[in-house]
Amino acid sequence: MKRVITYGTFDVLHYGHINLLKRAKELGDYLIVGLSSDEFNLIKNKKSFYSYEERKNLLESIRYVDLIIPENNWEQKPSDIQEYKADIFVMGDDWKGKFDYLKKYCEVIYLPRTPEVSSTQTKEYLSTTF
Ligand code: C2G
Repeated sequence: MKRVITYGTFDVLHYGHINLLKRAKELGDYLIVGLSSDEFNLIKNKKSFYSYEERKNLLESIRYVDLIIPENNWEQKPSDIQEYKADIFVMGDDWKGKFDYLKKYCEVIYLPRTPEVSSTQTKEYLSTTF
């Protein structure tokens, strides 16, 4: 049983997120998602459109996702990896190199981002259309 872990805000869920989650799951058998809390989003200077609970509900409907845990700070990844026995840590390559320090706990893989789509772009489109 190979366990994969990834983190993110996953606001205004779109196919870029789905592509990431799909590929992350394909690297193993069980996918854990560290979902950024609303408070941690503020630390990341991100104001999400959907609340943590709404973003969690959306993620729970995705077949690739096996477990969702809250991401409350930058420091929790090493203990999460050990607590949840993750074998692989995955992030989109906009984070390339930023999490290499986790290589002492597990394999670290950066996957190519899906171009042309972002929550910000979706929100901007929706705000001008409706
Ligand atoms: N992503 C992607 N393609 C996109 C948009 C996002 O592959 N077009 C990936 C990102 O690279 C990330 C994941 O989807 O791996 C979630 O994206 P965000 O919600 O924007 O995550 P972020 O705010 O970067 O949070 O501790 C890590 C942080 O919580 C990462």
